Amino acid sequence: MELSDNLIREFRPSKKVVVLTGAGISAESGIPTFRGEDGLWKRYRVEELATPYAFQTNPKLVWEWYDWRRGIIAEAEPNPGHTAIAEMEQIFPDFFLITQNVDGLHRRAGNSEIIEIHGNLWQLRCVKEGTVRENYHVPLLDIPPTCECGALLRPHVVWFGESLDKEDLARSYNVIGECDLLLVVGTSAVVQPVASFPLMAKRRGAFLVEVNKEPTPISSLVDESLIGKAGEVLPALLGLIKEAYRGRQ
Ligand code: BJW
Repeated sequence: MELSDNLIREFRPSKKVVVLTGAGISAESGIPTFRGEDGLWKRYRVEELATPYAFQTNPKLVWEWYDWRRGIIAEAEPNPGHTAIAEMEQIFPDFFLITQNVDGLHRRAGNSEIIEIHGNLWQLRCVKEGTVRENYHVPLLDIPPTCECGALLRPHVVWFGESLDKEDLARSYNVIGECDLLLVVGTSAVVQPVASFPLMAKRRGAFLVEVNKEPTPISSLVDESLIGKAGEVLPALLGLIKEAYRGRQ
C-alpha cells in the first residue's frame, strides 16, 4: 500500500483529529460485522433482534442473541488497528474517537476520549427506571435479565428506530464540526445519523481519509481512500506519522 507524503503531511500533530469507526475495525479480532457476505444481517433478521418492537415481542430471543455475541466479544482481544488508534490519542493533543461499536475494544486498547454512539453491550438498562449498570457475566445468569425493581433489563445499545443519546450526538456534532481531519475506519457508512458525519466534516473543510477493505458510499467523497485491512493499514499509517513528526509537536 502506497501512503503518500502528502497524506502524512495531513496528519500533523497540531491538527484536530477525529476518528470514526465501525464494525470493520473489530473484524480482525474475530467479531462479526453486520453487512456483507459474512455479516450478521445475512444470518439474522434485524427486525427480530435489533428493534424495540423485537424486544417487546420476544425479549428472551433478543437476549439469547446478545448473550451469544457477548460470548464472542469476551474471547476477543483488541487488534493492531485498535492499538494504532489508541496510540494516535497519545500523539494528537486534540483527538477524539467516535465509535459505532458496542464491543468496548477501543477502551480496552487504551482510548479514553471516546463516544460509543450506539451504546455498549456490557451495559444493561432497566426499561422502567432507565438506570444503567455494568454486567460482565458470560453467559448471563438469567435470560432475560431483570432489574431489582422487577422490570426487564435491556442491552444499553441503540436499536433501529431509536434516538441516539442526545448528549453523545451533540458532542459528536461539535467535534465533527471543528475537526481538521476525519479518519473513517471500517464502516459501511449507511446507518444514519452517523453516516452523515463525513459529509458534515467535508462541508466544514476537513480532510477526509477512509480505511476500508472495500469501497463504500463515502469513497467518492473522501480525499484519500485506503483500501485494505484496518489492522494492516493503520499500523503502517501510524508508523509513517511517528517517523515524520518524531520529536516535533
Ligand atoms: C473492514 C474490515 C477490515 C470489514 N478492515 N474494513 C435517514 C434516512 C433513512 C433512514 C434513516 C434516516 N435516519 C434514521 C434512519 C433509520 C435508521 C437507518 O439509518 N437506517 C438505514 C440502514 C437506512 N437509523 C436509525 O434508526 C437510528 N436512529 C435514528 O436515527 O433515530 C432517529 C430516527 C428514527 C427513525 C426514523 C428517523 C429518525 C439508529 C441506528 C442504530 C443502529 N444500531 C445498530 C445495532 C447496535 C446494537 C448492536 O450492535 O446490536 O448499530 S445496527 C448496526 O449498524 C450497528 C452498527 O453500529 C451500525 C453500523 O454498521 P457498521 O459499523 O458500518 O458495520 P457494517 O457491517 O455495516 O460495515 C462494516 C464495514 O467494515 C464494511 O464496509 C466492510 O467492508 C468493512 N470491513 N472488515 C477494514 N478488516
